[in-house]
Amino acid sequence: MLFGRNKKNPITIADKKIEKWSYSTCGYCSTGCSIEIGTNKEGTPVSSRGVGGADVNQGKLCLKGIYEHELFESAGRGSTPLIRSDFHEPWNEASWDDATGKMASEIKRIQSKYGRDAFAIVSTGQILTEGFYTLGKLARGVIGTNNYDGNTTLCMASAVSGYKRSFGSDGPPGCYEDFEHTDCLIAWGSNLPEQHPIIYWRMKEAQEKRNFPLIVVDPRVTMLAQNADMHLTITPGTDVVLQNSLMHVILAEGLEDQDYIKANTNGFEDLKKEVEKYDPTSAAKICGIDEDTIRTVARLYANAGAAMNIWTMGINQSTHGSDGVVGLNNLSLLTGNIGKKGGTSLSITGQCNAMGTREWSSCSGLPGYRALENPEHREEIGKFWNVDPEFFPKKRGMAQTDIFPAIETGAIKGVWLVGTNPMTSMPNTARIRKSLEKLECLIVQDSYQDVETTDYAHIFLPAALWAEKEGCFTNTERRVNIVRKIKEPYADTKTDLHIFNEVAKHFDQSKKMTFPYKPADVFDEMRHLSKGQLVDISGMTYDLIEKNRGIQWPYTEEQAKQGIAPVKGGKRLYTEDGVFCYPDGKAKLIPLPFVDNNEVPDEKYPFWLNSGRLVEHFHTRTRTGKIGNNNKFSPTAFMEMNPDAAMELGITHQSYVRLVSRRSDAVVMVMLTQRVPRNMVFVPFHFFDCVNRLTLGLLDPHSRQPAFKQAAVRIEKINQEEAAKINKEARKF
Ligand SMILES: Nc1nc2c(c(=O)[nH]1)N[C@H]1C(S)=C(S)[C@@H](COP(=O)(O)OP(=O)(O)OC[C@H]3O[C@@H](n4cnc5c(=O)[nH]c(N)nc54)[C@H](O)[C@@H]3O)O[C@H]1N2
Ligand SMILES: Nc1nc2c(c(=O)[nH]1)N[C@H]1C(S)=C(S)[C@@H](COP(=O)(O)OP(=O)(O)OC[C@H]3O[C@@H](n4cnc5c(=O)[nH]c(N)nc54)[C@H](O)[C@@H]3O)O[C@H]1N2
Ligand code: SF4
Ligand SMILES: [Mo]
Repeated sequence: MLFGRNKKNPITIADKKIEKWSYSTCGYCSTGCSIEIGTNKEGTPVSSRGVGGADVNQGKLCLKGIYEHELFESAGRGSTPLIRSDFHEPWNEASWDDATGKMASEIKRIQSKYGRDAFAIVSTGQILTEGFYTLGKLARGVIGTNNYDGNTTLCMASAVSGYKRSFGSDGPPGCYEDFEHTDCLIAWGSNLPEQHPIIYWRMKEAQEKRNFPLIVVDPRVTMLAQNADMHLTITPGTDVVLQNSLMHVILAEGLEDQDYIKANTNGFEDLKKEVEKYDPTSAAKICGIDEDTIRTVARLYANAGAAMNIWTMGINQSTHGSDGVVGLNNLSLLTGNIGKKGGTSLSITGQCNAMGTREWSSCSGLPGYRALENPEHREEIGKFWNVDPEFFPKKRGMAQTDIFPAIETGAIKGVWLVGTNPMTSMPNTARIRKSLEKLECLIVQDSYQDVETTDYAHIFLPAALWAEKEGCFTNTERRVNIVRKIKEPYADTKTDLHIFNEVAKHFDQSKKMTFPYKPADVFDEMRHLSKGQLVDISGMTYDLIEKNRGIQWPYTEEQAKQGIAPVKGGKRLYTEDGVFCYPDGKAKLIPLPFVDNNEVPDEKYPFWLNSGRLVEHFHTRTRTGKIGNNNKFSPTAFMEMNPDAAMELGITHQSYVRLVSRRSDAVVMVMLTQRVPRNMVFVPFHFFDCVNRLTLGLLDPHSRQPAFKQAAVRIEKINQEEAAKINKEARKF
């Protein structure tokens, strides 16, 4: 009977008439949630839900994943290839053969006139691994440019560089299950509840059961900080000073694990000498954390049975990004917290397949974490691809952040952008615009035609999106999961893998090589090349991956043959009996002198400019800007500002202001909040013509990653009507 409750809550959920649920993996962030897409009788995707038995998300999805089925029909998709001779001209539609043919002839023209490296390729962390591997084969083995990199330089480069310096190889050593075993967690510059909501849920559940202390290091009161036992509001860009001081206390009080240090590391004496300089009293003056807090945290961390550090962009996007990662590794090594349950140094990655590109794209080397600098690796890959190893460069070329300045100097004349939108995501976008305008040929390969960067392109290649194709992603905890094809590619779009193969066809060199079109055949090549490597996936097949809802590497052919369950595969690297990737098997403890080289606030530009993300949006909003249920939360550019600072300047809530830096200016709406201190503003970077007009982006010397999070600005009041107009203009969707 429809009494009481139903009468009071007359909500009915529309029956979407779902006929079938199909397995896939979420295509937004690196958490790696298993997702099912519901399709109706016509095969139209109408719903998304989390997969109950999946280890990562156990049935849950966040605000982005839950609306992911709406992406297939979202606005602004490219539908057919486009060509034009000048970016001021209108576009002409082209066949795939004409577009890829034109592209190949432009590449050949530029390379023969200016040299092989005058054509650059910048890729992404958001296509399938099989696509990455194939692009690597094309870039290294056919086109042969050494200036081939990915947007991961804006994101994970510092983590990669830090892991390599400390452990001899990239590869995050821990996993989500570590939350269930840890006795102390320090989160550095990472806002899990908004950026990795499902990892946050895993962490929170573990914490509620076992009540370990959560310490958050972030200059801003993030959602994670609100849930912390201790919140360390660090002075931006000074994490290395805090790390050195924590180590100072640990060594001064004899809290280190001498047995572990002796057995597994080199460099202890040099490190000790350096950290002696960072007594808490002196360090406090630089990093803004008082000396008692430094001592308390050092003791909590070092005395815990198992302790872990996690971090994201607050560490990586800094002029000390790579050092910050090494600092966290140092802390872990000094206390024996690597490779053990709950004891780890875990980089929380960013894009859905940031790991896949690190492992297989050959961006900074050769596939399977092989290095261009290593003659045996060049030989091995040359033989497997049927390419003369002498054709490969002998060391890594330019990083993404060096490629754009090289356009200015004339060293680079053509660029192919795959799945990245530098007109919104790179620092100092006015400079990026000028360099794009200078190119003789810009090719943009994107699922959306309306991305800002396409305005400067000569060739546009429309790519199939996410689950319009099949292949793998690797998540933060090295879990390889499978994206199954839910729907045919939209209009005349083609999968990235297909596009790379079509481009390859126009080069003679590719005729003696194989470029398989079936993702599973590409995966077989990767499996073969992974045998005996750190990133061993030889025991995996697509079906086994789906059955297990993702498998962590390493999972070897031998393990598979012996019937060892994948769930027991690669939970952790460098376990107690394990060895590190340096030739002597030991990890390095590396001293980290602090160099004060940031742009900092002064009288003219008195505010720190901090930037980052919101839960509802993903990056440059090419996707979430089109999904009503995401976009409605923040359809316009805004900044967080402290109410006391606003009062001083006579600025009111929800008014528009002009932010001015040494580079340029941007108009934003004011959101008054205590989340930021009096001398800081925080601007989400999702909006075009906004925060990256202002950022300086000084580069980390090791990783070439930009310091997106530290710059100085002033705030100016402006005419509200004019501001509203500017703001509307900049709002693309
Ligand atoms: N909803 C959503 N989720 C995402 C993404 C998205 O766009 N939207 N993007 C994905 C990607 S690619 C990435 S890389 C991750 C990023 O995930 P996060 O790194 O967690 O996100 P951010 O907001 O960029 O930055 C995190 C924090 O760094 C802090 N910070 C700034 N300066 C410093 C400093 O000097 N020291 C310290 N310790 N902290 C500092 C900022 O105040 C901010 O709160 O998120 C992934 N997940
Ligand atoms: N100020 C500031 N700037 C930042 C950051 C910050 O914190 N502050 N964070 C930086 C970080 S961590 C990152 S990762 C970068 C991200 O920067 P970008 O990579 O430039 O941003 P996205 O919007 O993710 O761009 C990805 C593009 O790929 C397209 N795409 C999606 N799926 C596919 C596909 O399957 N195939 C193809 N070919 N294209 C596809 C999307 O439409 C989109 O245009 O931004 C960086 N910029
Ligand atoms: S947490 Fe990340 S992977 Fe999971 S549903 Fe959200 S965006 Fe997708
Ligand atoms: Mo990122």
